[in-house]
Amino acid sequence: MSHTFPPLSGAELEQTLGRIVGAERVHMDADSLQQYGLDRTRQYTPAPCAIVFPEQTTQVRELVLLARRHRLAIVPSGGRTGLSGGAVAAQGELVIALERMNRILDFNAVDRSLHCEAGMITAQLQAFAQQQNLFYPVDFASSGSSQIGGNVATNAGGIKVIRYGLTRDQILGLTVVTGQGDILQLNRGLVKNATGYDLRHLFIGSEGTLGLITEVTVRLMTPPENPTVMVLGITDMSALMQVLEQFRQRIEPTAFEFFSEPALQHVIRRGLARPFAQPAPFYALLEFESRHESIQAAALAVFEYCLARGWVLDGVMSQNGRQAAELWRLREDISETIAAYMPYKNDLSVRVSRVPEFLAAVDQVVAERYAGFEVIWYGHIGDGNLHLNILKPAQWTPEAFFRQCEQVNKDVFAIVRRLEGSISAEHGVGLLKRDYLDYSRSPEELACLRAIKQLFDPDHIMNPGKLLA
Ligand code: S2G
Ligand code: ZN
Repeated sequence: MSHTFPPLSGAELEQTLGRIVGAERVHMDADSLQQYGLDRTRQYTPAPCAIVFPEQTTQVRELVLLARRHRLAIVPSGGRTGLSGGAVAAQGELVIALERMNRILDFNAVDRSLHCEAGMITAQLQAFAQQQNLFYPVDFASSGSSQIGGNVATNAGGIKVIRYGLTRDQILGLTVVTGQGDILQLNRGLVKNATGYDLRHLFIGSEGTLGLITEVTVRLMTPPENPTVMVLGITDMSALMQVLEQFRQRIEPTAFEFFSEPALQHVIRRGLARPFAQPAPFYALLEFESRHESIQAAALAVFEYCLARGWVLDGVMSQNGRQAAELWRLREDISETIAAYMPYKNDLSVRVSRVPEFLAAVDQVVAERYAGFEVIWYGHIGDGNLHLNILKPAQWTPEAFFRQCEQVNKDVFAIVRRLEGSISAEHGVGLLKRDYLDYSRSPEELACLRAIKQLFDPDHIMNPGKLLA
């Protein structure tokens, strides 16, 4: 490590940063510090030292080298839609915001690959793929604000994982600037490349703790044909996976989500219609490609079978794209709708085969320990992923409420550990789940994570305190 100099003061810092990104790309005003120092968590008070908006990977490298020389911590910032505090800057860090690095660099129809800068908005990438009659399959409620670089840094999942996989499965190449200040071009868009450790996969899901992602190359897919949505009223949680299994034997779902009646009640209060008159304890949302009318007939036959077995109470099937989109809103609007209640969020996963046992065990703990709190169940149950949200009662202070919820974590995470599940299925670790990692990772694994962190970020300037204490 070359010389380290004393920390830079406000004026010096502003000038030094301005020499790298240009004075107009350095923001130190209170509004910017507030806006860029937070993600969607609300437990933290943002306090970055400055926000910078680089436009080139080489500028990002200069910023990292500067940070190394002056022991300045860096927080990478994308769309700031994270839910685990991964983009929170509360300790005087330098926030490096990638939003000005949002260009398409190359599209190759033969490779079916799109090479863009990390600050590209996910929905814009999806729209570009659609214009080429192709499809970028990772989708979730916040895709209109999130950036592809942040999706890579958190290995974002969403609603199509059951058919297309996670962000990790779409990445053909990455350009990263490590915490050492090295620029690495990883995999360069190749489909096959057996030349040693695949470093791309270390940066996917690294949450800004190894370096900054500045460019991404994603693969694009053939678009689904006539996506059709069914919403089914489910009698109880134990029936949920029976229904999935029956459908899976006859059609290949592109999505299998679930949500509870309380979740639906919150969403329809915003003006959406119930899927059918009779309320049910739970709802399954299934999507599949109706490439041929025989597939719709098969889906209806499975529906009748599940009805006869008492697993399903009622159901509806979309007849066109507009109806499919309306049914999706019943699921996708949940998160935004309940955000007003400052929910305590758990994002858990187990192997799909263990979902029934998992849901029953969590239900028992929740009933005992969260008595008196409103519990909202929803998630990508086809992936074994449950979003368990506890809504803060109006009369509770946030501090007292989160403290109470954290007490229950130990019981819920103990179930996750017993079933060899994950305490963070898709929302990442950040600050919120950092101290619970040992429920899902062994001591030996955690030692490996720390050794990898030491290699790529020897001065611990990259998102310090996130993911690893
Ligand atoms: C979902 C969105 C984030 C949240 O709706 O699937 O991942 O609020 C979530 O849980
Ligand atoms: Zn989710």
